[in-house]
Amino acid sequence: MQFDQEIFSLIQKEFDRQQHGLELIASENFTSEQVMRAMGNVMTNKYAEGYPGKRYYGGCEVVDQSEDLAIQRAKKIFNVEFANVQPHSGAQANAAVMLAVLKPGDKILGLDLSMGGHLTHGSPVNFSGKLYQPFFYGVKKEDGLVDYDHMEEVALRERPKLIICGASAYSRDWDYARVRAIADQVNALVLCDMAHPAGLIAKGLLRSPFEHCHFVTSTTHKTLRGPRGGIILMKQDFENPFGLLNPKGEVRMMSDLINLAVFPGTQGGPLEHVIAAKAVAFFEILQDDFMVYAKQIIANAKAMEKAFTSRDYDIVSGGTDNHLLLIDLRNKGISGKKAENTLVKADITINKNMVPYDDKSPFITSGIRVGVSALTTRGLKEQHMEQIVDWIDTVIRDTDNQSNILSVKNDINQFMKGFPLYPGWKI
Ligand code: DSN
Repeated sequence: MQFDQEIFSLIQKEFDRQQHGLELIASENFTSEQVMRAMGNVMTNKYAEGYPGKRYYGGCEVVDQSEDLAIQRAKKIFNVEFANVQPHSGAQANAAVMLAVLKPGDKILGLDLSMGGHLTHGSPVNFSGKLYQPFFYGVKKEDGLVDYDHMEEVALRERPKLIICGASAYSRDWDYARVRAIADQVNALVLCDMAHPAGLIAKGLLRSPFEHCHFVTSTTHKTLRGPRGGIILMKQDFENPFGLLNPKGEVRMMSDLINLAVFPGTQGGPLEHVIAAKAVAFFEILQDDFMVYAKQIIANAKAMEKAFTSRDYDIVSGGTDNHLLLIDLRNKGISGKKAENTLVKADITINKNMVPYDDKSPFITSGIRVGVSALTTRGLKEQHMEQIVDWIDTVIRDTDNQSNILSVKNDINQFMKGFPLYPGWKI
């Protein structure tokens, strides 16, 4: 068989890009080498539709054990009764929860995408906004914090079946007890999508959604630092309150409905190689040094908050409790798009992001989102955040100054040599 030079040289290029630059995309991270090894191996060859012990294919006795380990470890990390580790992504996890509890046309209530929410929380361009009737709450104009009064007002008016909390670009912790109290008034179920801060929740550094939210979904590749994928968790199983029955006319338990909604509802064969890698990531999260990592994320984000604030950057919601910052660039006279495009020339990777009450389109945006989980994995500490913000500021203040940008890029490439990624690793 001929070697695929083209693709492997692209993988090498991507490795070089990741090694040399400053990775500040809030939803990205660097997995450990053992997580990657678990993903690229013979388990990718196996079909295993179904669940451990109940598969539609023979030869699943080994992947059954690996999937069971992933389930047990996920349950242990979050101290929950139920875990489904098969969703291919966070979007798939959310789709499965919705399929399990909603009928097409049912009302859902989530955080507006333009205020920090996620596509799958009801955006009109996503299945969640097409199959269901979406309503939204936002953040307050004066302080950028989630407007729970608005959530309550819309919930009482529209009586959604599902209220979704969690966000993609929100730097503050959530009041899950308040969300549940609102949901209980209208007999709605609560889904928390904790994809972004999951690693911090795992170590008890942010409030836990599990006591208050019926379902908790997450991706596994953000602060959890695992492979690209999703999970669905429940603190405890319960009977489906919306009266869906199984073919024998019995009330269905939610665990049953969620499992059915993942497979065969929304997915076919699970990615057992990715599930093995999820199990490895969960193993790592259960170790004490993940606590050191999670605490360092928060310390780094706080240090970055201080450095941006001292340079008169406008941080949405006034600061951060987690791993990310959303920055409104309007007082700097530059759009998010321009900032993203210019920063990338200096090997600084961030993403443009809408800010609450943005007057620009999602393709332009007034803001940027920066996150520190990936650089914290590389070993960067508080003292480095000041330098990083200084580089960002230097580029943003003078976006037409190519020699300036090149000089920052050279400094960054030199600096990152001190924090090697996968030393000795061969493609
Ligand atoms: N696209 C992800 C993010 O960047 O936050 C969410 O799915």
